[in-house]
Amino acid sequence: MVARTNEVDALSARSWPVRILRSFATSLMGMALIGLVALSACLVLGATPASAHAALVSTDPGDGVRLKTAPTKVTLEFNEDLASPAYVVITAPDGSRVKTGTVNALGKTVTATVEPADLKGTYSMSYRVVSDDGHPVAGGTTFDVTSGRTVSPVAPAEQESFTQRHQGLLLGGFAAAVVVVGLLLWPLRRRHE
Ligand SMILES: [Cu+2]
Repeated sequence: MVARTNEVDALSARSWPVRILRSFATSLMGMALIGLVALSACLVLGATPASAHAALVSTDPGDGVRLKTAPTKVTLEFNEDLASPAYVVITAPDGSRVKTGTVNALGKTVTATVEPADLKGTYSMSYRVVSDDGHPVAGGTTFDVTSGRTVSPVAPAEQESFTQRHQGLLLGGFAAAVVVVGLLLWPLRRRHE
């Protein structure tokens, strides 16, 4: 009776570290999978901002319009209410920044007064606002001014690509995928030993 009990104890003693390791691996795999699903959902949602976040509806001056003189006020209209703060940056044809007054976000509308600029050429207006759900939304428009001093134009800065903006998420997703694959292969390797 005693010997038998000892035998059972020895058996379970031999197997419990294996069992603990197995359950640990299983829970790690579960966590990694949940992380992967969450990351994928995040990327998919991030790829379709129009459905969930504030989107630009119109601007004054409008995108691509030609004006006789530079505007002294700009307005940006969005499809949903915004939170503060909002940023508007206007860049002159020579690449210099045109001074703006306080940028106000009220409801769906962003307004800012603009100091008079006397340069002829293409101006760019870039904005960064916060959706009501807390997500930032950024973009830009351009407009031309047909009178004023002529300057050598500066190529407008390129917009950040989707990959650049989501670099962190993409790297995190890749790392999670590597962890999942590693954990899936790990028990197979043990079985071959
Ligand atoms: Cu959002």
